[in-house]
Amino acid sequence: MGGASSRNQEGETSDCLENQTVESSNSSFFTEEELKKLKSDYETGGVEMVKTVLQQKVTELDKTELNVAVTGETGAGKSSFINAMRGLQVNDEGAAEVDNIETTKEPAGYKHPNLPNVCFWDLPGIGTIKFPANKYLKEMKFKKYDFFIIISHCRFKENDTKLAKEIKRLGKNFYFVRSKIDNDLDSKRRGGGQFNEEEELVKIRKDCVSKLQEAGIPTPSVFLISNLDLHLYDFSLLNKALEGDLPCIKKSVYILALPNLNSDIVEKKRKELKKRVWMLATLSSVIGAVPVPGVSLASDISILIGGIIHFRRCLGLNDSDLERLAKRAGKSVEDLKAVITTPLVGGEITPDVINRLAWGVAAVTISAIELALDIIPVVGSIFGAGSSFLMTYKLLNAVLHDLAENAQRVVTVAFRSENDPNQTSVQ
Ligand SMILES: Nc1nc2c(ncn2[C@@H]2O[C@H](COP(=O)(O)OP(=O)(O)OP(=O)(O)O)[C@@H](O)[C@H]2O)c(=O)[nH]1
Ligand SMILES: [Mg+2]
Repeated sequence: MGGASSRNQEGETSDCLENQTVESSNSSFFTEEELKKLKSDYETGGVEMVKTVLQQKVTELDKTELNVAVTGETGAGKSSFINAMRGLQVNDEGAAEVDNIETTKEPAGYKHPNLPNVCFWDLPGIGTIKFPANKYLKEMKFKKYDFFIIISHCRFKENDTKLAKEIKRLGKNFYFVRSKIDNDLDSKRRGGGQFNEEEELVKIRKDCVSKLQEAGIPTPSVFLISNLDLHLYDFSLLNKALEGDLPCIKKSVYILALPNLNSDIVEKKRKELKKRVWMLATLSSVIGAVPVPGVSLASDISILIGGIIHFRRCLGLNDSDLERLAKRAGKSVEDLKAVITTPLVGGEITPDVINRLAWGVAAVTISAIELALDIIPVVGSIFGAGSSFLMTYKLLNAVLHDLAENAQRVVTVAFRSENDPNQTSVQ
């Protein structure tokens, strides 16, 4: 057995976190079966055995690929959508080419700037390639895609519906996205007469749905978006639909890859990252070691540093992320940086930085409920008060909280006027 230190948590139980929302983060990356195995591994092989399983899971999380196919007729806004999803503007380095003339002829993969396992595939519209839907999908190597986005900037055409039917026949999911909604609303607005944005949106959505039904798609969902203002209209509904359909780990990868467009997205990312905290804390903890903050954390510092860098990257707080966000939002990068208060952004994360942080969290208490919810899968006696696990667990929780709060402030400043409650948005 690997349990070396006391399981007494009373000393750590405190009222100070009583009002904090207690969220369970342990189980969602694991199936029931995996959890059972984790427990039995712990009982037979102790924490070292558990570490092997956790390491495998963390590696799986880091290595899981997400391939998103984006297709539709020429000029529909495929490349623009891909750029917007990657938080890029057309003239940013690595952006997909956007033009009014036909540009996409071959499938082209565009990696996410921070998560190289996430790739958006810009597929030529089926109308631009002279083979039937079934051949088109084979030619486009459909198997590697997790789902398809079919984009149109007007009514969906026969080619779109043919393709959707074929995608369905092959067992993949597709989502209809109606782009350039900003243009539709603008021309209606200029047309004079009564204008109600919400009513217009309902009308366009209904029209797209009924045309797709006529073309033999029984219950289509159509999401109205503007690639120029991705945070508006139906973008959050599209995300909700995708999150509901994707399997657990892919869903997590998708959420972490989303551009920081509003506080909801940042909060979702924080929740996903929180699920990793107990795993990273277990991996970095040293059995039986009593941590002395500031001198030695008695933990595997490289795991902690790696975790913090990952949190920072996923929350869009690297310098390059801030520069891109500032550009996209039309703000100066100094304006965004002005609301960052954490020393964890803008510099290198070193063992020294970690040790200084550890002093701050040493006195933080953790409610027994919160801890229990997080460590239920293993219920190990190693996770007791004063253990190295508890210190790293507290530290990672505090760091994640701090980084997420900073990311929230950045996104609020970036999209301040757009988040005006008078603006139409489905956030
Ligand atoms: N107003 C507005 N313009 C858009 C939107 N999406 C794309 N555009 C413009 O529409 C034109 C075509 O966009 P692309 O992203 O190049 O379209 P595409 O589907 O990749 O086109 P091909 O590569 O030729 O198949 C460009 O001028 C874009 O700037 C949008 O949501 N709103
Ligand atoms: Mg294109």
